[in-house]
Amino acid sequence: MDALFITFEGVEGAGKTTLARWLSERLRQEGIPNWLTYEPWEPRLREVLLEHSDLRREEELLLFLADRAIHTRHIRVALAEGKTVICDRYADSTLVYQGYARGLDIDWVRQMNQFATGGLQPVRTYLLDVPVEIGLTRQRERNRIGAEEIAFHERVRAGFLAEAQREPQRFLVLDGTRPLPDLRELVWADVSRLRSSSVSVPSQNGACAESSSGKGAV
Ligand code: T5A
Repeated sequence: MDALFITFEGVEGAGKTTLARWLSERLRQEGIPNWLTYEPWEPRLREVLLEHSDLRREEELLLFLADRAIHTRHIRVALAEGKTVICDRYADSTLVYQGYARGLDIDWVRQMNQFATGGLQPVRTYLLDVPVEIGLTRQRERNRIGAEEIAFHERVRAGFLAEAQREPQRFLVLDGTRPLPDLRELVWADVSRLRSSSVSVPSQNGACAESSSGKGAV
C-alpha cells in the first residue's frame, strides 16, 4: 500500500487541527508512517502576515504560493518515502481565501496553485463545514491571522462548499458541529477504505480517489 496525501480544510475554528492531529496519532498507533504538516508551512510567514495587515491581496497570494511551492517539495519527498502526509490546509485554502473571499479571479488562482504545486493534489480532502459563528467562537481570544468580518468568512465557507461540489470524488464534507468521536469514526472509516483500495499517491494532474460525498455533509 502506497502513501496517501490527505488534507483538512474549512473555516477558522472548524476543527481541522484537532482531527488532523488525531489522525496522525491514530495512524502512528497502527504502525503506519505519516507526516503531519500544515500551511502556512514557514512559521515566519504567519508573522509577516500578522505584521503587514496592509498587504495587497496579490501580494498575499504570492506569499502563500511561494510557501506552498517549497512545502510541496517536502511533501513529495515524504510521499516517496512511503509516508502518508496529513496536511492542515493546502491549495484549497488559497483558492477560497484569496479567490472566493478576497475576490481574485478564481480560475487564475487555480492556475497559480497548479504552478506552485506542480499539479500535486490530495487524494482526499476532509472539509469540516461549520457555521462561521461557531468556528469563530471556538477560536475566540486566540491570536489569529484571520480577524476579518463575518461576511468574509461566509464567502470562505461558501467557497469551500462550491469546491466540494466541483470535485465530489476528492472532497468528503463533514458536519463539523458533530461530536468529535463521530468525526473521528467517519474519518477513520474513510481512511481505512482509501488504504484498502488501489488508490495511492495521486497523479500529477489530480486526485484519483473514487467515490464519496461532496454533495452533503455527513
Ligand atoms: N490562509 C491560509 C490563506 O488565506 N490562504 C492560504 O493559502 C492558507 C494556507 C491560517 C490563516 O491563513 C489563511 C487562512 C487562515 O485565516 P491558522 O492560524 O492556521 O491561520 O488558522 P486555522 O487554520 O483556521 O486554525 P484554527 O485553529 O483556528 O482552526 P481549526 O484548526 O479548524 O480548529 P481547531 O482544531 O484548532 O479547533 C478549534 C477549537 O474547537 C474545538 C477544539 O477543541 C478547539 O478548542 N473543536 C470542537 N469542539 C466541539 N466539537 C467539535 N467537533 C470540535 N472540533 C474542534
